[in-house]
Amino acid sequence: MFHTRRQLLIAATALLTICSTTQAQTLTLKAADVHPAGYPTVEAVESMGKKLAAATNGRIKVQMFPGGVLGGEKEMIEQTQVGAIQLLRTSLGPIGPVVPEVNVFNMPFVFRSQAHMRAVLDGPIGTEMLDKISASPARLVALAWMDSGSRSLYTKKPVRTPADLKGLKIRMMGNPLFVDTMNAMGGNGISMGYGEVFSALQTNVVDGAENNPPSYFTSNHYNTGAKYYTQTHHLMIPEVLVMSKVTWDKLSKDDQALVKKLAREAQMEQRVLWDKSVAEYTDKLKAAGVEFIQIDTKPFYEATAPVRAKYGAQFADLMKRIEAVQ
Ligand code: GTR
Repeated sequence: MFHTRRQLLIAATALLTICSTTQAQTLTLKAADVHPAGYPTVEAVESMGKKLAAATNGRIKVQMFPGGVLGGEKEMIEQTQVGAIQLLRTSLGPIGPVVPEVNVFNMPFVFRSQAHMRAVLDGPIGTEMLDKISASPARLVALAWMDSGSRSLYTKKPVRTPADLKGLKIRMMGNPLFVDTMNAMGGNGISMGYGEVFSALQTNVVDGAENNPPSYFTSNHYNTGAKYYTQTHHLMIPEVLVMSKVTWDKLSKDDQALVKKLAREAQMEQRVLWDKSVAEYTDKLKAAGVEFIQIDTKPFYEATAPVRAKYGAQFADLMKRIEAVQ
């Protein structure tokens, strides 16, 4: 095959170059999540990582750092903005202060149901919102949505009406919109990172918090005496998988398209895992003695009207479009 030593040498050099380039271009994406291993979002991103490694022959890999080991969500967003974290699954809640446009999805009772929220996310409005995040100066590229169902209240004494919340300090995510929401619902909203909530509940710094069943269980918050779970469903906050723009800009167009495609697949995988986990953790919470309190949500809906008016004014057209989605 090689007629001269020179040809052999050229071929060997070329091979070496290819190998060293491949070596140099191997990229390990550091992925982060506040949730522990096994949580639907963590599993979906890990599965995306496996597919990415397979599709690129190991050239691009994902290494997952679950359980908030890289910091709270706010800190992780900042690290992703500067490129220290490459892939982040986060709630849209703490994205609001960085990309105010997303706050339309962060408003209380903005979605009628989970099915309504999914229809909005899967349609043009969902795509537009991903594009808005990517086009904003936040240096984040929004790849796909993830699900977190709806958030309900958990407290140390039973709550059935807004009046029952009077005087109770309730932990909310870091976004003034949520503090306003809790204040409107009748309690005192206290903004705090997810990682601090367990000890805040234990030491009575707060009297309660709010979240979906999988988070309520895996965070162990139900083990602090906050065992009354009032089905307010007041927030349905989509979650988003973002890549640092610093990393995105280093990828070839083909790799960008591949990452996006696999992220969308992860979105659909996570949804299936999510539905299973809500059912599973609801059972576990009940078995652990948590009391699920069914209520009429209308008084909470009405109490939060001023919050929708205050924050929603700038999104009036978009809110009409959201409402019109079937
Ligand atoms: C969870 C969400 C997390 C985090 C957490 C919180 O439902 O999945 O991303 O935002 O709530 O309350 O801080």
